[in-house]
Amino acid sequence: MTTATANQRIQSLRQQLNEHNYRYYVLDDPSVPDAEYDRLFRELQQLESEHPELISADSPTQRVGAEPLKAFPSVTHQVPMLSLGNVFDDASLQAFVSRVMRELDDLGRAVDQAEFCCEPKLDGLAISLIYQKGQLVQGVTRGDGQTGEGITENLKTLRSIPLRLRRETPDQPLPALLEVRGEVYMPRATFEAINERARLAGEKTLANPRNAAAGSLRQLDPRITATRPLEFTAYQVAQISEGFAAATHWLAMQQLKGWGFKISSLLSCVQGYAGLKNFCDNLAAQRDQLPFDIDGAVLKINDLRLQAELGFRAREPRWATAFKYPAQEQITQLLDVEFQVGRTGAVTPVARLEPVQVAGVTVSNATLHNMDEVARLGVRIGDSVIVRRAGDVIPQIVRVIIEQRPADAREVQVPAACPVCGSHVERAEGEAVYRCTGGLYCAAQRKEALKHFASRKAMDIEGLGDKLIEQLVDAERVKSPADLYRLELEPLAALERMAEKSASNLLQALQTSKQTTLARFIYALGIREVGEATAANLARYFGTLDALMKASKEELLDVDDIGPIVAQHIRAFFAEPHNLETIQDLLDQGIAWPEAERRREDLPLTGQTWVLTGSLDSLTRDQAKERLEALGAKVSGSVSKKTSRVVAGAAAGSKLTKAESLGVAVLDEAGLLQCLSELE
Ligand code: D41
Repeated sequence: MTTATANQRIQSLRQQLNEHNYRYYVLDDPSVPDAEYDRLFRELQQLESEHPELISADSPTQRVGAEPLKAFPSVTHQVPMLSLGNVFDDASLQAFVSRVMRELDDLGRAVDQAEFCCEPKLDGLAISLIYQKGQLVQGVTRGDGQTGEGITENLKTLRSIPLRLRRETPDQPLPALLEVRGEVYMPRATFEAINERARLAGEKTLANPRNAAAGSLRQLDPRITATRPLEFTAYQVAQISEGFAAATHWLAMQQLKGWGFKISSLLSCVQGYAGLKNFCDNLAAQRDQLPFDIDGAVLKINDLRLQAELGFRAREPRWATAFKYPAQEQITQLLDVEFQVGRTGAVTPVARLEPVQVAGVTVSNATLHNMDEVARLGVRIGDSVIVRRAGDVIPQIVRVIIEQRPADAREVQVPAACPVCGSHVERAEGEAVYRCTGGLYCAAQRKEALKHFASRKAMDIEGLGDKLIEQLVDAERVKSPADLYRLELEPLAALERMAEKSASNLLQALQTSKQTTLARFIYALGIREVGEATAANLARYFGTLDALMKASKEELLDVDDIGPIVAQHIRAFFAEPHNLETIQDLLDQGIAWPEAERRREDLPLTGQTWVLTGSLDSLTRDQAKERLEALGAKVSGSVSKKTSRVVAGAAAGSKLTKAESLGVAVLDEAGLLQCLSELE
């Protein structure tokens, strides 16, 4: 490829990648799957490594380029970063509005109704970004408002921070200087995922998304920051070149959106106290469902000229305030730790707490995950602890206040016997969890197994809720899933909170559930670590229950997403005579599914391994993979001697070279399409 064509492709890839980021972060309307983004990104990386003279500092590949720093430089803000006053209730909100109205009056700018622009108060870290001629040149933390730390390289790793301002048209003028301020934060889902991974690895967990974001920005090595996805939402234009200044906060935010910044999707303009109150109440009601933590609402006079005239006092703007919501973390006392037994026998510690209001809800229980977590927290019964409740996630204990530990605090001890069935409790080598060895003898495990069996994505037995299952097990009416299908109308209707009508509906639902799919049935069995997706893969691969039950470890390892541990769980499940009896019993009750159309062994590409590389025009790589797999092929990511065929699309790189050097057969896109059309 000549330098000129490489340059053209590079420009086009950068533009596509920037546009994908824009659609993803700013418009919240992704246009391509992540895999496609990654593919374009790798193609750009490859081209830039072949043509290093074409690399530019604002290329999407340069987000994580820099070497670790020794220390962050101290940077003085050109315009101080103010703090925000607070209001906590309707009366002080009312007082804020009255004060602003009076001050406007004093300035000779009396209004009937002041217009405010409102947005959520994100619970992260305030930062400032400077753009010169459209290029990001500096990113600084708020610090004390006068001086912060220069963390430009870390901030460049955030894909919601544009490295250069976006233009609608190539000749659109950009301001020579722009200073944007906003909040860097970690979305809750990212936070939960990072903690879940840390827990599995036995590592220290992060207390809350805010600490996680702060810790991540404080890394001297931007490569570490890049592994902890943070987001940036802009909330102010602090400086802008003449001729570009907007008239209102609302318009300034729309301008930033056009330049490629994420702004709050909840931004709205309202009139006077009534409008503000309405916004704050609505936002409070949505708080638990938002994908990020907020600690209030920020309310700003919309007119930027009025903002300037009102000015500030004691480092707080007179034209804005924060309406604070109840805190998501509270201190309470750990009264006791009880142990719950789950479907797989896992005996998990649950904290019983002195009831406390957390973000508007009374919390009296919190999860402790497992005994490793108890050890990491160093928590003892009687301790004062900080509990956090955010969204739908079960409340968590974040930390112990060690200074307040009472003299009689007791250590948390795992019971030697199952609290439900009295069976022996043991901990498998290398596992964090303790398990009850009672299996289905244990009523707790039986209940959970039945709940799973009946659940929507398993046998989907409508009307068979958790409470009813508990009653049925406690009354010893149901021991195994097959017993469900032997239930009769009269005894059912006699149960508490059951009527003849609901009992007969349930019997009908049980009948209906007998016609199922192999994937659902496999999932319903509740084999450890076999979730919905794995069950579907197993069903597709083996086609029949019989084939799955007889599968060797090697065959299981051939199935997508199945590793040695899951393969072992599957083998162990089908080696257990009791499980085989239960399955036979269920089949005898009439549970059935449509025969697989074609058995795996009969498929035309069974036994072949294909590799896809480069980009295809007429279908995505995922689509190609799916179609090849439907024909029985295994689609792998790397080329080896065992590879049957390599499909090389446009701009195929090292995999194609490797295939050629190993003498593996290579097809182009046309060849792939022909092959698919002949075999499908
Ligand atoms: O979301 C926020 N945390 C947020 C913070 C926001 N949406 N708007 C803010 N606006 C300001 C002013 C009114 C001074 C432009 C702020 C903050 N300040 C702020 N954050 C930390 C200190 C001040």
